Amino acid sequence: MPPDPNDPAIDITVVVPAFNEAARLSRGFARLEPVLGDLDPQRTEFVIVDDGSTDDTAREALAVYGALPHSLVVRQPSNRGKGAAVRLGVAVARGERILAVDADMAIDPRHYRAMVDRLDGADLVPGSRAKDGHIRYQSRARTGAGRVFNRLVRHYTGVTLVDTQCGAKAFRRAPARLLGLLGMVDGFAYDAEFFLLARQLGFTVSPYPVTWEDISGSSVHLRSAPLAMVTDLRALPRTKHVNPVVVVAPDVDRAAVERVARAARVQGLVIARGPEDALIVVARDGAVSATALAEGLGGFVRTTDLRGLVGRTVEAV
Ligand SMILES: Nc1nc2c(ncn2[C@@H]2O[C@H](COP(=O)(O)OP(=O)(O)O)[C@@H](O)[C@H]2O)c(=O)[nH]1
Ligand SMILES: [Mg+2]
Repeated sequence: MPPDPNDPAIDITVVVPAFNEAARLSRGFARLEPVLGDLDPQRTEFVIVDDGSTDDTAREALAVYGALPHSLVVRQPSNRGKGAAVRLGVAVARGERILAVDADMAIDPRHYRAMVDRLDGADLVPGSRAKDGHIRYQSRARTGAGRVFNRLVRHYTGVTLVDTQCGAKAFRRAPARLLGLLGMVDGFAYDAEFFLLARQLGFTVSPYPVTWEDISGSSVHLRSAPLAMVTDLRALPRTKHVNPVVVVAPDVDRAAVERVARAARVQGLVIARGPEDALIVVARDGAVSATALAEGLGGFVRTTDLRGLVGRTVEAV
């Protein structure tokens, strides 16, 4: 039987994007294992998102994480990038609190519990590897590339975080869902877009200082990745984040939305409530499911940009 999507037993979802990680998954898990108890495995699910790996990543992910009480390996049919993978994990997450971490567990997993706990006071808790304002990798080229990238993030988005690219981030599920539904950057620059949208929507961000190890075998190729990341960054100021929404009564019952969503086979929705109405936000290409939801809930479909979402309280369905 498929797990109940609203299983209250799950508190935390750990999302692990993994692309051609067959060799590093077990090394990463070895770093995590000693502190698994901090996360209470009975109440934590692991979602490993493989998109189009050409090695044995999916099988290895099952071998490494499959013995835990709650784990799921999701496969995208073809490679789209880290951002798309994290968003897919966020869309299926059952826990109210989400940790997105790299497969190599480069950020010391001993920090994970504290990062999740800090979500009591913030919507987004990104790890920060910065020391004296700088992040130092083993390779000087990578350190330099990171610095340039951070400057460009500031320039194109106004986001002032020093470490937008940290390999461990905690999110409350509902804001993360909304960011995931709105976000368009599929590659490594997805985080910069998340923080830009978070600021525009008024979500709170509270970085957590972490220690880390620069684990070899990075999936970031210094020849191809920077250009793609900069192209994505430069597009951000001109990007129009517009999504279909279903307009319903402000006090629409969440259980009713869940029922109709399940019947329409849609996952990963957000209810954004305001004083006049509630908007059920669907994915950008989700107009067909929006129509089904509108029919089931007696609402109507329109689109909205960010301004229509600011100041609303959000719930994940
Ligand atoms: N699913 C998926 N994961 C990716 C993709 N690109 C990178 N990742 C994952 O994102 C994480 C990036 O970490 P890593 O490669 O160590 O990069 P670094 O530590 O920043 O150099 C790893 O878990 C990768 O497997 C991708 O295209 N798809
Ligand atoms: Mg790494």
